[in-house]
Amino acid sequence: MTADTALAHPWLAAPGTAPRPIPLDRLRAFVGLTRLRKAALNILAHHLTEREAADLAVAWRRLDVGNKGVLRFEDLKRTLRRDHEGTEEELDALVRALDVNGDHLIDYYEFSAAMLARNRTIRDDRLVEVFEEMDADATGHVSLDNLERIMGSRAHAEEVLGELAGNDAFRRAGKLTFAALKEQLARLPQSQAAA
Ligand SMILES: [Ca+2]
Repeated sequence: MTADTALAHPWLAAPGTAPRPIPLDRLRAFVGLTRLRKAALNILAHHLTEREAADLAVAWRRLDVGNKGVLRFEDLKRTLRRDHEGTEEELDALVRALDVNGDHLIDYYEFSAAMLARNRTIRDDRLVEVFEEMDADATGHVSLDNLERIMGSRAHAEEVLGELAGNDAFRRAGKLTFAALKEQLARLPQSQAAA
């Protein structure tokens, strides 16, 4: 499934019908992803078509009842508890995993990124968007400083570099180039796919 077909999922493509519960399987899939993939999906969530964004906005408005633009962990857990079974520990882990920038709030893009978690592949043109956004200073590679800006902390940025240990392009270049990003993200390894 690509980022484009993901949003044609019946959960989202049901205009005029009652809102459906937030699909827990997508949140679970998101939790299992690497930090780099979570960040990439977050960037892709900023580049959706108007139609895709409109569908997600319907789901978001149902969550963001106070229209604050962000959800506290507890707000999201309350909604999930209403629609799903699951231990408190699991719900807690799910909502914390969504918080990619580490500010203890879930914003619309963080939520949308999780809804994209089932995508097995990310197309080249979308990877270019991800890379250009990560390489904010346009040096041709994604530096630790670039990652820190996205992840909200040095520790999380360093974790991303740790995830690249087995990446051939990263090892050759010694930095996170587009080739390394593509090697890391173009396909979802089985090890990250949710059960
Ligand atoms: Ca956040």
